[in-house]
Amino acid sequence: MKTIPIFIFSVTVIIGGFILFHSLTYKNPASLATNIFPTETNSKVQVIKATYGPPFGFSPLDFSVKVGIPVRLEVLATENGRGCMGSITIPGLNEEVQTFRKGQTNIFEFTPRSLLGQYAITCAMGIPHATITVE
Ligand SMILES: [Cu+2]
Repeated sequence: MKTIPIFIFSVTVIIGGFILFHSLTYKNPASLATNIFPTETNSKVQVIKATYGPPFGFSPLDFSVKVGIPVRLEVLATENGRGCMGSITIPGLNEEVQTFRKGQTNIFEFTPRSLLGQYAITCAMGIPHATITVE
């Protein structure tokens, strides 16, 4: 009869740990809105360059792009990925999930079609790591 309390305790610890881990790695986009980097633009493609790896994760954290012009996001991994630092996708813009290998550049291409505002760059689990603003 002791197995039920032990089971409940174990589940609580596991879920609590998961929530804590994500609260530590989650960055509130609203608190980072002051640091919007302009995007390098020629008439054909907007190139965004970023790095991803410890200790700061995504750098820079905010990008702005123009609607209707193709975007090429180049993300250089400074370390092998793991956990929430291990995968990347851009829901609503390019939903391919890519993983990180040290020294490798991940490339995402997409064309923002509507002025829906902000898109999060997330890990595969959907935790936001950076923001793309469509203007
Ligand atoms: Cu995650």
